[in-house]
Amino acid sequence: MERQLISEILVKKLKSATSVAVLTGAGISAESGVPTFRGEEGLWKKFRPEELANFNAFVSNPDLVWEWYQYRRKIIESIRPNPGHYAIAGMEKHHDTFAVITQNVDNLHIQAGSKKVHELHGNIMRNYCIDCGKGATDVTALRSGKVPRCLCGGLIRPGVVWFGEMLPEDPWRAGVQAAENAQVFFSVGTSAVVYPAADLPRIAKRAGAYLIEINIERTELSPYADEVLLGKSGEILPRIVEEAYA
Ligand code: BJW
Ligand code: ZN
Repeated sequence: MERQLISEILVKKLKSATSVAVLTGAGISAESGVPTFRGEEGLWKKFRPEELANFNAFVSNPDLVWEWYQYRRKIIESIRPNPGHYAIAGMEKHHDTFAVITQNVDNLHIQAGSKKVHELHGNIMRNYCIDCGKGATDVTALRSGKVPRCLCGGLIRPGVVWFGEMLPEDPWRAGVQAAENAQVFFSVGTSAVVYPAADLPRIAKRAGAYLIEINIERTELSPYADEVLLGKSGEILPRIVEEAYA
């Protein structure tokens, strides 16, 4: 693939920006070995989202849904952040305000050293009881193929946000605020089709941000972006860091 140029405008904007925000999706973790959801190699070519990623599916077939999340936890436990995650973590110290807003549940931004991470869709390593809400974080104790139960008898569910569920209030509010205040906003490795997360780049743009999209292909967001950088985030982000903060 052609080497993507980092524009002078972007470098200049990053050098002077006090407030920067980054929205990430499954694509940023693809180079770490986490499957994305959509697309040719996506998780949902093999599994139907409506069968697995909603509350009714869980209640009607908890063992199947639990097994799917155990399969994904296993992948996530064995992988590490990639240069894209590290580049984002490295950007944080160059701006007064810097926020990572992620749709990912894989913890890789935190592992890479990002301090301010707003998890819009939860975290796959957190689990809680659907009846009493008690947390059950010790996933090693939850190894069996069958869905575990709380002491109260309730089913333990993964701490992720399924279709039809509200996003957790604090990360969502923080994400909107970061989008409204950003002078530069990056949308990285997301198909930008799942709402309300997909609204954030548009909110940022309306509030005056310079909007950059980084993706291996164009998305529904591309027409709104000031720049679309086509390529792998693990290659483009480190180059942006090199050029903007040199
Ligand atoms: C690379 C790369 C590389 C690859 N470098 N790039 C009808 C119309 C509009 C909205 C709705 C509707 N019906 C229902 C809704 C609302 C619904 C929604 O948006 N649906 C649309 C899909 C139609 N949203 C919700 O339900 C949300 N809640 C909500 O709206 O609450 C209000 C409400 C309450 C009650 C009733 C109705 C509304 C909740 C959404 C929760 C999403 N949850 C999931 C699963 C999480 C748990 C789990 O992990 O299992 O979150 S769905 C899944 O999609 C996951 C992701 O976070 C999310 C976004 O996907 P993402 O990250 O963009 O991944 P991909 O695979 O789509 O894209 C990867 C991209 O990377 C691609 O573009 C690649 O090209 C690129 N890429 N390699 C750079 N190396
Ligand atoms: Zn309980």
